[in-house]
Amino acid sequence: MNLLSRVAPAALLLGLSTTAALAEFVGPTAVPEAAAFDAQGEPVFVNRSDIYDFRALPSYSEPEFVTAFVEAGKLPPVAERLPAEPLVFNTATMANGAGVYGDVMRHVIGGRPEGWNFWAGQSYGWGGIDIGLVECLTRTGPLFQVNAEDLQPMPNLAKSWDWSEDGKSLTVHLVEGAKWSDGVPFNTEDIAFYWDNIVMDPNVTQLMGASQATYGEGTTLEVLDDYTFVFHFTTAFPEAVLYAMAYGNFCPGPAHALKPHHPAFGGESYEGFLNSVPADYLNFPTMGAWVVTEHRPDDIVVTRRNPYYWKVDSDGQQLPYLNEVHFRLSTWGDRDVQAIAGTGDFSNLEQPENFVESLRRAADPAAPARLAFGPRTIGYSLVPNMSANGWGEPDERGQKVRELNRNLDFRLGMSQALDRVRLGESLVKGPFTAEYPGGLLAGTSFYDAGSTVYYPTSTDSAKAHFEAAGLTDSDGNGFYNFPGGDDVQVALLVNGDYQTEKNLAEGIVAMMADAGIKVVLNTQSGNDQNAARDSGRYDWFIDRLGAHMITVVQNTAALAPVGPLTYNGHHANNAGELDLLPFEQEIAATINAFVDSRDADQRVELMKTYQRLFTENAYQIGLTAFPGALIVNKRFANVPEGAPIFMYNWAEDNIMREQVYVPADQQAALELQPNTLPGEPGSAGPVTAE
Ligand code: BQZ
Repeated sequence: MNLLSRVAPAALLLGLSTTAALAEFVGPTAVPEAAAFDAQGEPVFVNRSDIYDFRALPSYSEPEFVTAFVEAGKLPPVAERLPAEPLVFNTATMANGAGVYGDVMRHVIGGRPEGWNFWAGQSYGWGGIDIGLVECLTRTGPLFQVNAEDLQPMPNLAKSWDWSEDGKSLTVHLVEGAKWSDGVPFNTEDIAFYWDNIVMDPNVTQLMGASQATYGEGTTLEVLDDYTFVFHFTTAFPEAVLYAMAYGNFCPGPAHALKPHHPAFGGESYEGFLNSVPADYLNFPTMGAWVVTEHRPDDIVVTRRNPYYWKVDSDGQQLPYLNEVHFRLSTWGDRDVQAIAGTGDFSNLEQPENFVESLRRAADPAAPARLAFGPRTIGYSLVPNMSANGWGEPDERGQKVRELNRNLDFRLGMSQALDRVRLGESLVKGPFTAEYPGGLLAGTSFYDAGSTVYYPTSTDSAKAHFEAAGLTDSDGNGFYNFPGGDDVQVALLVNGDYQTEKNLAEGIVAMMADAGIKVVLNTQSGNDQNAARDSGRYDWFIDRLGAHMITVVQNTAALAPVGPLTYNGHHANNAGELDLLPFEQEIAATINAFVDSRDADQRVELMKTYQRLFTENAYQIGLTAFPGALIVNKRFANVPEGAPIFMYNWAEDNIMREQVYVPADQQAALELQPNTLPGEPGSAGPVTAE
């Protein structure tokens, strides 16, 4: 096949002139075959109801030290602290069967708690804190081990749900009789507050941005009674909504504790609402298995078991088995080091710079921790800010960069300026990294190589595209200039909490310079980078892929700008206007059609269309993809086989920590607050039975 026949169709496909294409462009190719990387350990596939379901048991039990609280009249008996039909984990499906009480899981995290108002957008510091405290209507983390024919979100706070005949409404039944960790009933008052005063209040932005669009434009919510509510939709059977009821989205907060601070109920301001539960506030009510009882800034967050936790094992033992969970406030890199050394208990090994040393240390039979690699589900992209109507209030230079970002030739130049093999090898040598073109991750269920357009590295072709975008090096200094102006200078937003991200950023700066584009780094700590990203204060940012690019069905709305806040690369401006380009409109329409479809074959075809539109337009510039490894201290039992560090959610959710335990003969005296329970909300910490 000669050059013309190879390049011209591709050039025409992209609306580029064939003559220009012949001159210097290197056209798109198929995605290079990635080195095979097999995950260690296969999940034991089961149905959701094999893992847990809801039912009453003849009797219940609790740790002995908790019974002391009951005997002291400080707590109701355990049966009265549980729902009529608690969530029951089936011990037969647990990796090691029924657990015993005691011991601690010691997390190490790189984030820092901003406060405890998750619903107004405050980060808890990630690394499993929020996942352990904030429970949601459905649960998807454990779906990695669910049979394909049973694959849909697991019940959680929502015990069950029924679609109407026409699919235009979904009646949701809550677990009945569950209580917050301070003993206050959980019911639809919490649902109504979450929907009316968090999701639907434009002055409140949640940590992971769930808005009405997440549940479908025009969707409304109607409360029927204490434990029943109904979603009303504008389209039939939007089954994606069940995934949008899982972690990060529909995770209601305690209305009784939050309402007084919300302006709709007399709170002084939205700023006041955001900061109404500061990071030094202890014992804030949760539905989670543990409650924050101590926070030493930059040192540690300690959480103690929630005596009202609404889950038990099938022997009637109230969960969790672990009395305490720590979150050492350190760095993400230190999390790997401490997990391998045995001074920490858990890590998602997700920074390739640590792979070789971690593997070497874990290979020692006496090593304190198990290390198991999962599939290649960690990926990084370079995301251009596609807004040109004011999102993030850019200055004149920033506005010019955004105009360039919206130019296909400029994005193709970005893509071909990058050598993805060198980027991957700059992180780690060996079979781990793969060239990632962007879009859906290879090896995942909706991925289609034939629909994936890959722009191979070529500095010359990149320069040709930058020039086709109207740039020239008018002052001859080796860097392209804005028409008649200064050098093009792009600010790259980087999450400085990750060495991997900083390494990728350095590579991008160097490779873009070779192609004539000056890139300067704007490296921020995690919380500040997240805030800048979510408010559009960036030209380009480095994004670590979310679950939507792996599973498609989790956080589907994040795949496209189907609403003002759904797609990280393009939000609406303050006036709520979303200035989508034609291809972006096509991408959004494709995702909306996917969400509306119940035909499996049609959904596969729609995701092929999505992948083609996304990659041929270089909507994001894929960089590299690699596997992660789960590191867990060997003393823990009931860690599900083959649990990936990231798929529908992170491993902190996937392994279901509430059913993880330490056998009695391996328990170490690690509890910092033994024989205590959380105190009253806002009080100074944990309390004893005396
Ligand atoms: C895992 C995760 C649990 C957020 C965060 C952090 C934030 C992002 C992302 C990961 C950390 C760990 O990831 O890196 O291994 O423990 O917490 O939530 O990167 O900055 O905003 O999306 O999950």
